[in-house]
Amino acid sequence: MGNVEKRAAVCGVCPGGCGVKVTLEDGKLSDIQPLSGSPYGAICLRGKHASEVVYSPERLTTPLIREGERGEGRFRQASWDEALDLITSNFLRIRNEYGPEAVASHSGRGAFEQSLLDFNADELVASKLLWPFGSPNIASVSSLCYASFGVFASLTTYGLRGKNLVPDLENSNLIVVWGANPATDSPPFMFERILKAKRKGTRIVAIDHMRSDIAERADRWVPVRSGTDGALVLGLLRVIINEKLYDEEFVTKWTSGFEELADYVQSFTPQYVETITKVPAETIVSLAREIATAKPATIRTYTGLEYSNSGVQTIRAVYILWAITGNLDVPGGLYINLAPPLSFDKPSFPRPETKLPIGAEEYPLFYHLTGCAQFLEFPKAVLEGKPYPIKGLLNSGASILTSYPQTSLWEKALRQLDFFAVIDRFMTRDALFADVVLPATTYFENTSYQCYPGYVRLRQPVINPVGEARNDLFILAEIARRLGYGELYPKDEAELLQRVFSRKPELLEQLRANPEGVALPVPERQYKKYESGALRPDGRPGFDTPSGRLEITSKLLADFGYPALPEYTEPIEGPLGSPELFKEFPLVLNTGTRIQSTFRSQHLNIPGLLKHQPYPEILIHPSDAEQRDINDGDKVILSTKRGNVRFFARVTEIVQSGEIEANMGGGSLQALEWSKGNANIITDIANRDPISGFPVFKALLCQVRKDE
Ligand SMILES: Nc1nc2c(c(=O)[nH]1)N[C@H]1C(S)=C(S)[C@@H](COP(=O)(O)OP(=O)(O)OC[C@H]3O[C@@H](n4cnc5c(=O)[nH]c(N)nc54)[C@H](O)[C@@H]3O)O[C@H]1N2
Ligand SMILES: Nc1nc2c(c(=O)[nH]1)N[C@H]1C(S)=C(S)[C@@H](COP(=O)(O)OP(=O)(O)OC[C@H]3O[C@@H](n4cnc5c(=O)[nH]c(N)nc54)[C@H](O)[C@@H]3O)O[C@H]1N2
Ligand code: SF4
Ligand SMILES: [Mo]
Repeated sequence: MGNVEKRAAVCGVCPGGCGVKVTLEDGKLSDIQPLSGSPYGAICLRGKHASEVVYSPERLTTPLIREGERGEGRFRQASWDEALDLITSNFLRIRNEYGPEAVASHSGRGAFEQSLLDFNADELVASKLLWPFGSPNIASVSSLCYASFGVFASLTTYGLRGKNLVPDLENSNLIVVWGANPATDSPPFMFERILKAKRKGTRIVAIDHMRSDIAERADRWVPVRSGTDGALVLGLLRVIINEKLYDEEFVTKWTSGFEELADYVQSFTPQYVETITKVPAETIVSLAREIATAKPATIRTYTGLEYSNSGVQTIRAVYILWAITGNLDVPGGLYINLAPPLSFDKPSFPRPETKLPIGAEEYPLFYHLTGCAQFLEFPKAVLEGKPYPIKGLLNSGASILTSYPQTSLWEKALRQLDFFAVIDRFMTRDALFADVVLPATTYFENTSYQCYPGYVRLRQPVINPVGEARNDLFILAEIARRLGYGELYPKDEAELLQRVFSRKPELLEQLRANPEGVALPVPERQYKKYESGALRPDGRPGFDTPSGRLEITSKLLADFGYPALPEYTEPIEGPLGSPELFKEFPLVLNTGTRIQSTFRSQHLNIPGLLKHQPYPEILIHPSDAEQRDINDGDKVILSTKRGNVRFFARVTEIVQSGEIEANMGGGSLQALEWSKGNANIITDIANRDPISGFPVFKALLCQVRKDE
């Protein structure tokens, strides 16, 4: 064995940024372990297999230029200069012929690295690279992730971003985890803390359509029919309002629309809500009382509530429930954290004032609150030229063909583009349609920094870049330079750190000397900040909403033509919403609950991770399996009215009878069975939440049969 070195580092597989201890043998990464005793030292299955990811023979190692037909997969190696020049010359050509808006960008889960976000994007991850070029069409996976919960619901109710809402797990009596599974967070920064709170006597309730990791460990699991949480929360609100379990003073002083809500929820009796959600009436009553009387209760929610026909309104109703039961911004409740992370002078990208981005007309509030394109409208723009043609696309760190609903339309659109460039670590199915493919580094190969609440670490490169792969930020910087505005980006990694720590050069020195990181002073917590004026830019008490109050009836939603109240919409494709279809497709279909061994479409080519789950699975209840003569491990055909996909059955009581949970992520260049198991082939691009434009991934109808 050669030279062995161990050192503290930041995991570079996903943007979670867990602290780890790496072992290097002759300069190559061989092992990583959690860095004990420091926050975010958790390690997940994917981190454990980091060296397989980094040195996978399937890593992209040089720029590629297409030689074959689109989709065929014949490329030649090219120099960085040739590949980058080809991108910028085509973008300029398209701008000349069709206007700047005809070039779009899209970025995904591979574009969440901190410096990339800080310099190039905002919290919504949409790269601003094309703004100075003149295109308003910057888009990201926030077209179908996070924004419902973290922008639309939170801003229209509290006037706050989701990132400012932090469950105070340590001081609570009751932790409700609703449509989230902290075991698969990246990083899993709440899971251990929740378990620790439980050991200290805090009760845990999980509201989930299946018995997830957290539901398994909770004191109480409340199973709900997929996509009907909106009715459940209105049912809870009715009990709380009618039994006067809410904080009357808070409601009178700080909210608007309470009377309308009190009227609206009257029809959501426990018995009626039971017929919708399958949650027993007595559970609804006892759960409402439990939350309202826990004093304090806190909440963690996320994507499990985003993908129904009234996703935004459902999350709003949850936020309202939390506030009116006196659990907002109190110890042990949902804490409002305004402390800015590391602040520095970020570059200012000029926003084009010409055309509106695609989706702005269909989803005006989406545009108003994000300033971005709603990417669900991309196929229409490419294929039908509506509202105007899109001809060029830069896709970085995203796998469009596995993530977006109704794959065939997206494939058609990618095939029809004039020019398409992809930046990724691996060849993807998207990239087969690209003209240029650029290789990105893993974060083990980069210099950067990682901020956590109250904590910062430097990301020192652990190994040299694999092949000619480059740090994403500097790939974009090179494109910007060729387009004439390179000065917006740092020119190298030294300048990157210098700019980020320009206000705190001594912190940079400290960080260099402390590879495990440096704790930042945590300001003393201030509660009930709506009383002090800290929530509003003008310093007046109240919330930063149009009315200055916590808006149970949202003025913003009403102004944009949506219901002001958090109204419930029955899944339009569901047993009650489409009873005829239900006869043919009698199972509720939910897709995409996270599994530990994969990250959306990623790692389905990594042997050590594939071992944990070699095939794409659907989870089916034993009673539904038996009716269909399906045994555990059988090949099955999952169908919706849009088509069929082959999965493997896992027969298990962790799903409810009548419901199917299907993995997402398959459908790219992965292990064979996964590469064929793309759940989004049979989801529906037209079935959306009208406010966010998010697809309804979690409340559809399907049938399952054995694949003979
Ligand atoms: N049916 C259904 N569909 C869903 C969901 C669901 O629950 N159900 N979930 C949705 C959600 S929440 C999301 S966020 C989207 C996921 O949407 P995507 O962003 O498409 O997610 P990934 O599949 O992780 O694809 C990330 C890509 O980035 C690459 N990559 C990783 N790291 C880097 C890097 O550092 N640089 C570069 N350049 N590339 C990198 C990976 O190789 C991979 O190809 O899918 C959505 N789609
Ligand atoms: N290992 C791993 N980690 C990941 C990812 C990954 O693919 N793999 N993806 C990353 C991404 S892109 C994101 S956005 C985050 C998301 O983080 P989370 O939102 O925590 O995602 P999940 O772990 O799928 O948890 C969602 C929970 O909601 C439940 N659920 C689904 N539908 C419903 C419903 O209708 N009602 C209720 N009440 N519950 C429902 C699911 O069963 C699941 O337990 O995770 C990130 N972390
Ligand atoms: S969550 Fe992400 S950063 Fe943390 S260990 Fe897993 S792969 Fe690494
Ligand atoms: Mo996501």
